[in-house]
Amino acid sequence: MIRLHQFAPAFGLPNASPFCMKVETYLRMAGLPFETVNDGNVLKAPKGKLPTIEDDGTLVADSSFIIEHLKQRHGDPLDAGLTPLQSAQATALQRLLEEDLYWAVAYTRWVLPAGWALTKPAFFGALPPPLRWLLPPLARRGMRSSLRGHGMGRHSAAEVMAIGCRDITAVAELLGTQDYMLGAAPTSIDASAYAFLANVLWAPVASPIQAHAAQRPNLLAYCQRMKARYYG
Ligand SMILES: N[C@@H](CCC(=O)N[C@@H](CS)C(=O)NCC(=O)O)C(=O)O
Repeated sequence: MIRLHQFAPAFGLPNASPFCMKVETYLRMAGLPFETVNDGNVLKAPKGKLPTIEDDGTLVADSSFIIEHLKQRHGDPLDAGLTPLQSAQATALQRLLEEDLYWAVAYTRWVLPAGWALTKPAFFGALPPPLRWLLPPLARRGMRSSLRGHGMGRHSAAEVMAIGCRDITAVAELLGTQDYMLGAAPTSIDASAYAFLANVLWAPVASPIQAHAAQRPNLLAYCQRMKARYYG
């Protein structure tokens, strides 16, 4: 049995970590049986981040390496028919979502005061004292430092919001009137796209990025389509 190690669900989503939600969505899309371990223990994770999976004695870290591993060990029911151009489009979209939009969304949750007021109880409220009080400022400082290291955290709030909105516009235009990101059939990039878009549209953290996404009906319809098909 595949065991998915992730954070506990929050914000009314399968996971408030889009990377964890991506892997859970992929497992559902590929029809692979799995169980979740929602302990959020990054200390046990080989790269200090979640998700990780255990698959019959093999521990794999990083959502993209996990999906590669699952394809190699269990077959590739979603991407086997992709053309080289479609694979390239999927890689470009994945980078946009995971290496750029992720950081803009993280900024809305961890840096902006209104977002932090929601993130703090949602992510740390279930911890026993004194962790419940000690951990949030440390984790917030760590995220600010990561944001600065990435570069996103060096921009003004208005600039970060503009970057995130531009990413959303790009995703909405790429999706267009298609049912899935690469056309009429779902492929593994939809696991990432759905996880990130649902985390923008359906987390309770209001932001200009969320408002911008809400103005694109195709993105909402896409998330509803993915939810009905894989989480129905
Ligand atoms: N490239 C990694 C990114 C995973 C990631 O950033 N996970 C975050 C949660 S969304 C995490 O575990 N953060 C904990 C930390 O940085 O301490 C992947 O694709 O899995």
